[in-house]
Amino acid sequence: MLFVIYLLHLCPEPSGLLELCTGLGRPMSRKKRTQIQQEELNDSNQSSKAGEMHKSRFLNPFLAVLALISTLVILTYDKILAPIWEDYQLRSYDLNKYQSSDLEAAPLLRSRPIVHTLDSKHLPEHGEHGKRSKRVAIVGDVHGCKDQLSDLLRKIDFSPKYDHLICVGDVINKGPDTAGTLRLLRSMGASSVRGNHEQELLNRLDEIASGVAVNEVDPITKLAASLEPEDIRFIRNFPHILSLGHIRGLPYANTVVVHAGLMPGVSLDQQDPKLVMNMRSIDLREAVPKIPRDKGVAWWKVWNRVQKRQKDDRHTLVVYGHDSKSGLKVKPFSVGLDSGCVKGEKLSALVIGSAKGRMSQEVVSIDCR
Ligand SMILES: [Mn+2]
Repeated sequence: MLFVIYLLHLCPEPSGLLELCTGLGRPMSRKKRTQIQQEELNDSNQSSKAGEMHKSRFLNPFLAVLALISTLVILTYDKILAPIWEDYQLRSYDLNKYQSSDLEAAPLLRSRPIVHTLDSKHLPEHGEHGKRSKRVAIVGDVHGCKDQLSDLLRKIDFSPKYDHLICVGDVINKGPDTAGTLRLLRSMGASSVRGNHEQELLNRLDEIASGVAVNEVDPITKLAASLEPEDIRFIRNFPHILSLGHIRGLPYANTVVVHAGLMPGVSLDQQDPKLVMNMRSIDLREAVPKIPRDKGVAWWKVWNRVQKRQKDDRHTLVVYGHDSKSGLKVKPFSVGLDSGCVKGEKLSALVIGSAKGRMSQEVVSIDCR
């Protein structure tokens, strides 16, 4: 459709399009072309005026209608047909397909993820007998932006004595102060899951230790050389999945923190660690998680749809990061917290704690400019 509009633009008047179309594949003889050009020259004064009038009377309205129709077609597809198709695919999505598929289709089942359960002493609690209530703050991708992390903690009045901090991974690299960020996290006894950047750092350290030649100017290599042994021990201890279990007062059986995403219908210990740190979408036909965002439906859309199908007492909330392009994404059963702090956008936290006698969740953000 757009191509037709483009062709119309190319032709000075509508008859030109006809000529262009009928002339395709039939080259005009030189004699005939010269004759036509001569005739056109003779008629130029009359025809230019008439042509312009003709053009303005016919071409512009014609183009406008054509542009309108194509816009409507595109909008109808984008806003109506594509969502209906996606909805149909989500509705008919078979949860058992991934588990029953062979290793070729689900390559990541070859390795098992590290799953930790948060010590119950860190779980949010109502404050009793005048004591301050305990909260959990889950923070999006920090990427070495230590000052912004400090600002965010100040904004939520975070107290390491009562509150527990959890990072969704990608705490390190890209930003100005990875070492300072790690020191701050350790000083507060914070937890974090492993992001793709932490995994890359650990892989690089293993390569260096085994004597493999590495790229010396790569930022991850430089970072690996600059960190203290305690920092590295701290990072090595990051699990792929951190399960908080049921938080009293919240409507979920479990709250889980991962860096990128989870495959619905697959138990935590059967998830693929690489995908947990990198996945963005799910190919619904093959029921396979994918790393590129354009290779299927966003994983959290599938996750939310599947949760809605389940009984109330089996719901799981997933808190994740990794997707700064989509930004803050708050859905009933998933909260995406990477709001692009290292790109100068925002740093966000999901704060779970008691407010006015009720356990609640709130997203708090600060500007990272
Ligand atoms: Mn990431």
